[in-house]
Amino acid sequence: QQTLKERLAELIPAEIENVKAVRAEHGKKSFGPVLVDQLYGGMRGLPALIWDGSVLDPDEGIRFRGKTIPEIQDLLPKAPGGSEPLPEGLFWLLVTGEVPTQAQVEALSKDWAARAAIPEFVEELLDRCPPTLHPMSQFSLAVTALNHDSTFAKAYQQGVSKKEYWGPAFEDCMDLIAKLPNIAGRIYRNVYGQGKVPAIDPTKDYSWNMANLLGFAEKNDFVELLRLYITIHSDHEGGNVSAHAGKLVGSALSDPFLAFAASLNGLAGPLHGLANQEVLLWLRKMQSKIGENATDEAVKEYVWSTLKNGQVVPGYGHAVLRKTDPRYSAQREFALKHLPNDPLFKLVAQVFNIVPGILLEAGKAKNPWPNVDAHSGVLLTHYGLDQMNFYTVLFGVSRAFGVAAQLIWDRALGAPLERPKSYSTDAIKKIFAGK
Ligand code: AMX
Repeated sequence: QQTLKERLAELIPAEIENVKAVRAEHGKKSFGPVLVDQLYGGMRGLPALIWDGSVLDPDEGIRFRGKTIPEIQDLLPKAPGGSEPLPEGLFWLLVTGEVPTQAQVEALSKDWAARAAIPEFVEELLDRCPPTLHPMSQFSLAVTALNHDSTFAKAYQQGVSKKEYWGPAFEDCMDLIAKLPNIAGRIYRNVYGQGKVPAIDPTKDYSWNMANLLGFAEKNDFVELLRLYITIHSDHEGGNVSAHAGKLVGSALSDPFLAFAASLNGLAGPLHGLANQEVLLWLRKMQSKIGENATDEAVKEYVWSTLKNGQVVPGYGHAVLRKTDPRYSAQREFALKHLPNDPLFKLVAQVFNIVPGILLEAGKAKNPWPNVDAHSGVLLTHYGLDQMNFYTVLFGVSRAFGVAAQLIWDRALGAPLERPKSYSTDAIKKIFAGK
């Protein structure tokens, strides 16, 4: 049976030729005009990056290597007795474009378990963080420190040839993904006083081990939730802040640990990954203000008061999507199956019926529909993981899958240093003077 690295080694030469052919045929073609507004407007819609793992359609949502979320839920291998896809399989798909066999997925689980230990000094680093330091800051700190043992950085120092970059980058990416549960578990236990971090069980899958490190492995539905959660949070094409930050920093040949730490720092922003924490805070504040089982009228009033205070409704809107996020829908399906009577889920569903109409009426947001973050917190809370400051860490563990897959390909295809051109407002005025 082939390992992921062996399969990748086979695929790379053909993909190098494929990219050459695409560039020879289309390389000089224009993608349309660039508007000055796009320079000021966060580069929205600017075609600027290659990202192979997934592509986001504004109306349909994400496709991982061409496959929708329902398709991957159907196609990817499951744990024995489980019904959600194993993130191991999603990683194989992101890297190769191929659906792996059950045996290949099991081999990945074992490989990651074998790589999972973190250096003692990183454990000490985490143990010394004050519990008041946000879990995402601790996470980023620890991932940066993993660069101490980077295979890529070492190979570069030893003069590895450009053609061989992908091998050490692959090793770092595998180590990165493998070590994240131990980092996340340690942060969780330190910050919330949950005792000692248990050992990794090499006979179990990645999500089971993640759940066990957090202290939730005996809840089988929670383990299933994590399998789904990691899978759907893994990748959302290349232009979002965390994906782009990782790719950008990787383009300087910073090793995958340094590159992914940059992703985490971006994910920690409230307009991006931190929105899952913000959603729960917002729901809790709403409950304390208007009580449980509030009327639609009371919820409407609360939503309007959020907008009137100049705040965003967390979990709603998206820079690219223009419909309900299929990652939201997948989580809603999970809730309908496993926790239909949970009071907080009922509130999330009630909010779903109310917020889009208000955002449309307010007339500013281009997309009034919920995104992935509107739903994840209520699921985690249901199983007792109610420490919302920790939620973005789980998003971060998942996002490593997508960023790592692209970092491997960027090094395999010799992606150059990213360096777009910037202009001053004065320069813009001069360029267009009299035009
Ligand atoms: N509530 C209130 N106002 C909103 C809004 C929301 N949920 N979504 C967008 N708007 C406002 C914007 O703030 C902006 O106002 P402005 O003109 O006064 O600056 C206006 O509508 C136009 O924004 P847009 O073009 O529709 O969105 P964008 O591409 O600039 O930003 C996003 C996208 C996600 C940052 C924004 O919708 C938002 O702030 N949502 C709430 C936070 C959130 O859920 N983030 C998570 C996104 C998913 C993820 O990355 N994990």
